[in-house]
Amino acid sequence: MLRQQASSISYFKSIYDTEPTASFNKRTQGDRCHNGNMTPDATNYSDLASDATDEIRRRAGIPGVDIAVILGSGWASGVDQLGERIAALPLDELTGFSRPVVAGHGGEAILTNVAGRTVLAYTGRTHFYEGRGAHAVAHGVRTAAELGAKVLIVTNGCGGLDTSWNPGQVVVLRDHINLTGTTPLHGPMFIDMSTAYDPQLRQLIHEIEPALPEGVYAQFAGPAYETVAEVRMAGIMGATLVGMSTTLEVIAARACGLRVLGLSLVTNLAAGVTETKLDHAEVIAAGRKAGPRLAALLATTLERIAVTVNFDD
Ligand code: 8IG
Repeated sequence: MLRQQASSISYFKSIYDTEPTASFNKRTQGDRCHNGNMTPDATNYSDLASDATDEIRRRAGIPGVDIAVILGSGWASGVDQLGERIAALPLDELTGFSRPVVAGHGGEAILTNVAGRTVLAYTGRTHFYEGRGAHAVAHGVRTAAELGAKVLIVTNGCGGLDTSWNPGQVVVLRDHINLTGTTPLHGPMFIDMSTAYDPQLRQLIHEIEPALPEGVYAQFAGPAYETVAEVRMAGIMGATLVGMSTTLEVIAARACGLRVLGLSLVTNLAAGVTETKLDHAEVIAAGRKAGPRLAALLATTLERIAVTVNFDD
């Protein structure tokens, strides 16, 4: 069904036929050309992760963590339900982190206890489109790994290509396609990515919610949403979800040996899959509405991981 849509030009024709709007024609170039610092980033992120690790240990009064969670668009609202709170540290007070720039994205490192395991949940992330480079994107994962995390739950809000998915649908990641053209790794780090999304963790969440579908997530660099042709391309390549996060973090996580569970919230159908234009406010609204359901799913999943995963490996 999806393949047919991806290869059916007429399905997308209505979008191509739309007249350019006034705002499309307006000269907004000046506002859009501030791409941030484009100089090569010589920052040593490995030192930054060590510093952040020390700060989190000291300020939260914990020896380390077991599970890391990155809460993406729509996922952070239920963070209070994820175990007993140990500490909440503003990200901009921790070395190497910055407060997320996007409305609707929070900005704290929250430490909790879930069934005797320590959880580090980030309510917000650095996106690649902020221009701080792939290392800044991976910094939270590397800090969690240095704190001893063995499992990463990475979540996002994204666009869906499967028309049977309505806004609010949760999809378990089976695989990804990194379309950013970059990586957080440098040097001879030939990391196996064939089971990037841990089969046992996928099994575990399917036991909690058997109806959850699986998907393949394609990360675009952003910050513009995809063109209709780019969404078609992603579909032909085998993607069923498109977004602007996750794959660089997962590459870094696999390099650190973390087991990864990826969860997407479909907040909108991707460009060209329907005739409606993408609107950031709608995206936020869909996330907010799904919040309580996501929090319950995450809480149950965390508990199950805390009691079943072997953290001594
Ligand atoms: I939420 O449709 C959200 N994030 N690239 N495309 C991309 N990112 C997204 C989308 C989308 N929706």
